[in-house]
Amino acid sequence: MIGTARFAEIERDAADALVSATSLAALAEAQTAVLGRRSALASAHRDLAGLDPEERRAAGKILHEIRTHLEALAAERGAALAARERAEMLDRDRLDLTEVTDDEVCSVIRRGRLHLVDQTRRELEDVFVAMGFTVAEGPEAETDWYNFEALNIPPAHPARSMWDTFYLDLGQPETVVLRTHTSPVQVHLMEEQAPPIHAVIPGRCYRRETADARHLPVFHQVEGLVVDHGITFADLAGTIETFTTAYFGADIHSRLRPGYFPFTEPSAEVEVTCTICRGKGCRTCSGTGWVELAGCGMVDPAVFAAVGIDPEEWTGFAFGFGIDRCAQMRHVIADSRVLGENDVRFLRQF
Ligand code: FA5
Repeated sequence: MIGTARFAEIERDAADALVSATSLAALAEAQTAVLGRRSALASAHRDLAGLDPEERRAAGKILHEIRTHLEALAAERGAALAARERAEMLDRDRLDLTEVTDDEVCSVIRRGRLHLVDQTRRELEDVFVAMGFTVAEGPEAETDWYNFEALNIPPAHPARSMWDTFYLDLGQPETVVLRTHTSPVQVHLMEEQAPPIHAVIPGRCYRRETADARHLPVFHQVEGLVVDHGITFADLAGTIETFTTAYFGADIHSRLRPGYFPFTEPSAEVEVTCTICRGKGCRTCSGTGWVELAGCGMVDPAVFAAVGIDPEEWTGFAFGFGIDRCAQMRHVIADSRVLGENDVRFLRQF
């Protein structure tokens, strides 16, 4: 049966169903029931087919207006229900942090922290800044010239085998490297600023090495460079001693051993008593009782020549400490590989 009274009834029933929906899910069901293919409205539309053209046009117009009104009603109800459901959810999930203790907060929200290596880098920077050094930085991708040649290591020099190098696929073959140490930043600094220079440069280094108890393929060093009038090996030794005492405490035994680096002359290695075995010999120190922390020495005149500094006027020293190695010895970590594994059960201790 089709007529204005029937249309009004369809509209009233449909509007009731929509406004009485109490959730978004119920509203979706009501919409299907009153606006969908099986609704009274759709059926009234189909009945239009039996009317003559004049009546069909008039009735069709009314049904179109009813549909438009019901759709607007459904949208309005939907917006109101969505706002209410969101407010209820926020209220339900709200954490009142004033009502719980600090420990309870920690058990709910686990606070993040810096990785042990980053904490150590900051501590080392603080120690050196307190000694009058400034902090600089340099690039991790270097040309062969900065990483090797300017440091008095020409191509094919046997000392290149001291650093197993990752080459980047850039430019001519084997001309761009991931820096194997932070020493190339010495060269950048001396190119960029005139002496006196008193700087430390922390940063990441890369070597093609298999990880073991003391070595990682990606690790960190802090380079030190001092260029000034009248700098001697005694200044270097005093700086190393002040640093090791400040970072490890007075109880640590450290020593300088003669070493070789093409960019320093004389050169030395800084070692500390292995904190894992207290000098008795273990897997971490390869049974020697000592662990190397750094290489160091007096800046070789050939390096000054590469950057145009007059070695008759200026002298200097440089050092490169392993940051991961310092953390390992200070926190008595038998195997350095845990520093690269990102296991939060280990990292959470620091
Ligand atoms: C160098 O890299 C020199 N550039 C250091 C230097 C600087 C000498 C300035 C003279 C003047 P060496 O390869 O020994 O030297 O590394 C220095 C320190 O970095 C090591 O004593 C160690 O503490 C750390 N280190 C080196 N290789 C690794 C590695 N694979 N994993 C973790 N730490 C490492």
